[in-house]
Amino acid sequence: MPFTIDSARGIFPNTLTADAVPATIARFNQLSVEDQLALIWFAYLEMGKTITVAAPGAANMQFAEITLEEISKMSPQAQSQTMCDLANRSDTPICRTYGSWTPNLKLGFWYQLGQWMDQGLVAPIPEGYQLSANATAVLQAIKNLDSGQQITVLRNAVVDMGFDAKKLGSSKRVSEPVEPPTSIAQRTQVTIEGISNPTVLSYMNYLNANDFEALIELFTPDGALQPPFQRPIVGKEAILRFFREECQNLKLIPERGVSEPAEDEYSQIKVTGKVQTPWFSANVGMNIAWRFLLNSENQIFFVAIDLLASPKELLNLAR
Ligand code: 45D
Repeated sequence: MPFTIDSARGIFPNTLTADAVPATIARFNQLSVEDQLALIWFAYLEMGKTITVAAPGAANMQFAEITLEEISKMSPQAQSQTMCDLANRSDTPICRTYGSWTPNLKLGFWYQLGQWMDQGLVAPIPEGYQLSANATAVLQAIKNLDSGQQITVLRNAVVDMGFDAKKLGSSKRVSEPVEPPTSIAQRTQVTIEGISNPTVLSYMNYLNANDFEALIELFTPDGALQPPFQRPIVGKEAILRFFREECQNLKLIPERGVSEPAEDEYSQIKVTGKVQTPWFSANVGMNIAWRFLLNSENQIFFVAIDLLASPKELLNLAR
């Protein structure tokens, strides 16, 4: 029986993913918006003691500038209201604009607001704000996560805010400019213990070089890519768009893997290692598994990227 994307999702079923992340997000979503905003503020302050987030480049923020400026000119009450609206996913002009942004623009927007709140230029979380008992418990749960899981919770919280992008129609999506790929002379090559498959090695090397045009040619026309905690993105066009919008300047540091034949002359390959996001660079190494399903021509029919439950999982290559 040939593979479907649904059946492909089940390869290497022993892979333990960081279920604490969606569980924490679900608890977070139950809180009042005031608690949500204050909780993120406290979590962000707490994180800032150990890891620093990198400022986004000015060129990348140009599309958020008008909205940020608009907010900076508001009264403190209106500023607080705008932040509550975003957390509430209300239907307002700013929430619609925000909803059209890619994740990096949303993160950069909050990065700037956070700076301004810190400097007193935008209404801060009220001094002495008391979190509810539930919010305190969620904050504690976040503190107990490893740093890779913490930043994923924060990212997901930010991405979910604003007016629902699905209701906007996909044509209006606003993203950062795409930079040219790294020059050939400056590219690095990964090595993966136990893996010599050229497609898998090229996948890592092309992604590290931001060479999305070459990267997408590794996929079958009906292939799929499943990011952590998301549904698969299906088809070359959609995957290429995802690479351009969300995958610039990642650093993939695969460590080891296992390769074995599957039905219909497919092969399944699991690789584990670290990934760094440009937001935190070497400050945070996320523990990641890639689960590839390649067809007989060594093209990628499916790849899942999982955030792992613990560093121990980096050694789990069991089928
Ligand atoms: O509400 O192979 C305030 C793929 C308070 C591609 C605030 C991948 C109020 C294929 C503090 C102001 C991409 C899938 C808010 C690999 C308030 C592939 C601000 C994986 C919100 C490997 C909060 C890539 C702020 C991965 C500023 C796994 C929060 C990438 C900022 C993971 C949070 C990237 C930031 C992650 C979080 C990035 C900057 C998890 C960034 C997280």
